Amino acid sequence: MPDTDTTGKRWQDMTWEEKREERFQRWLNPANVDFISPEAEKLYKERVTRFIKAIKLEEPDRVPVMLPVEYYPAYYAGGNLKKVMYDYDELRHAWLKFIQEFEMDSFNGASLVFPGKVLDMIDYKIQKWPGHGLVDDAPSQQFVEGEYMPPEEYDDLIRDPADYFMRYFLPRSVGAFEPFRKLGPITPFVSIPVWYVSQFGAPDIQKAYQTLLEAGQEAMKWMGVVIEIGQEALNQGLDLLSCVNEGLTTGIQKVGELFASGEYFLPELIIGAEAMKKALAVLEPAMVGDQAREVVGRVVLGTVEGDMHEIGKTLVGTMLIANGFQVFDIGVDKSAGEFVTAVRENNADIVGASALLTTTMLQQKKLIETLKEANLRDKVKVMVGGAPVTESFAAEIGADGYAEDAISAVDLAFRLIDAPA
Ligand code: B12
Repeated sequence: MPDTDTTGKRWQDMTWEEKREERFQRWLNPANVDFISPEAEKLYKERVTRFIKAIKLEEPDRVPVMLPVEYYPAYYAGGNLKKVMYDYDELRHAWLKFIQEFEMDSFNGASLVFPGKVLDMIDYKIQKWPGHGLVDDAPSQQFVEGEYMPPEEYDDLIRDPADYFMRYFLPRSVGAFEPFRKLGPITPFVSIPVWYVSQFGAPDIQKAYQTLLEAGQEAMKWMGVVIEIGQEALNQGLDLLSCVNEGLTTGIQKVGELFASGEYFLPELIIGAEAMKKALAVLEPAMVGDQAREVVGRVVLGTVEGDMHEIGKTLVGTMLIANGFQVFDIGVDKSAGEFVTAVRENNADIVGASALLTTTMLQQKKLIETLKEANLRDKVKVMVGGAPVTESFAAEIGADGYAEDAISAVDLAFRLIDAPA
């Protein structure tokens, strides 16, 4: 931190509250950031304000979103960790794709994807990584067990940490530094440094420096890409729906495919569903927004009997609420009779039934028949959905409409009650 704050007060004279406020101000108005556009600057300030409010325990406009993604963007882009560690174009492509498709408030950048070439050049020994001791699609690096700092060296470390690292720790853990073992300690030297300098004439020390110079140049190439990615991150706006549709839903569909092909088993299916539910729980409050609006219609929503799938149904409900509908979510595994009771009790305009299993789709038909028997069919519109359900199936069972996702479900609901969207 500089000595004075933006108002000229000295840092050491400030209270902790003033120091905190000063940090917030610098965060909001960062030095040396050349925003790509006025829109980027506006988005940046909105995001930082969101975090500042959360830190101050005030109410932000919505929950700030940070995704601890680690190396996931590499896999999301169809590659793997080895590819992005060794190919900077691939790193740029994967991370930019991720930034664009999972728009967040904060982004860790790509600096945790260390450059494989640099690590190879310096012969880094403490870890293995994909392409260097691990298979190409290994999901992370692996620590190589070893005693890199024996107890008898602790005193040396405490006495002179820089000397210890230069002449003991680095030569042991990084091959390129190996010749530095022979160097004399720099701390005690005084006066004319000729003897000290002469050590650098030794061929192995010269070779070590040459390697470090070349590795440094390679690291600069990598850093250029990391900085470019970070810069691009500043230019992104937030669009939660594309985060849900392109991100979470695509992910869970992939889980479904892997389950269908026998590669995933039930535990993976459950873990995937739990992850999606947790992510949605974070995103939903922001998607719903200001609810204090006139109710455009009342919808009873549920998943049919025998079917426990709730994610799609809940998402449909969230989007309906966000668009001004009042939603009565009756839950999962609901019989036709329970739907009918809820329609009657809540004087619903629309009833929405979700089915995710081919075996439970027929419950949607049963619902329509039960509504007829209860003399409610003329009073309530029926919309159906869920992965196996189709437009033609909806028509065949006499539903009023079908929608393939949450957005089209909202359009459909507006059409069914004849209201402008
Ligand atoms: C997550 C999941 C689970 C989770 C559900 C957790 C939960 N709390 O919801 C768990 C692990 C519990 C589960 C269990 C089972 N599952 Co499951 N599951 C899935 C999976 C992977 C994703 C479903 C999902 O949430 N998708 C994400 C949401 C956003 O999409 P969605 O549900 O399609 O909803 C969207 C649209 O369809 C539409 N929509 C949905 N509902 C409605 C309603 C209306 C009115 C409208 C207009 C629109 C609409 O809008 C939504 C938002 O965009 C699917 C695979 C898939 N591709 O669908 C399998 C899948 C549905 N499951 C399957 C199976 C077989 C099972 C089990 C039988 C497994 C078992 N051996 O026990 C059990 C059944 C339990 C039961 N009785 O219901 C099969 C079904 C096969 C079939 N042909 O019937 C699938 C297709 C996987 C597969 N490929 O084999 N499952």
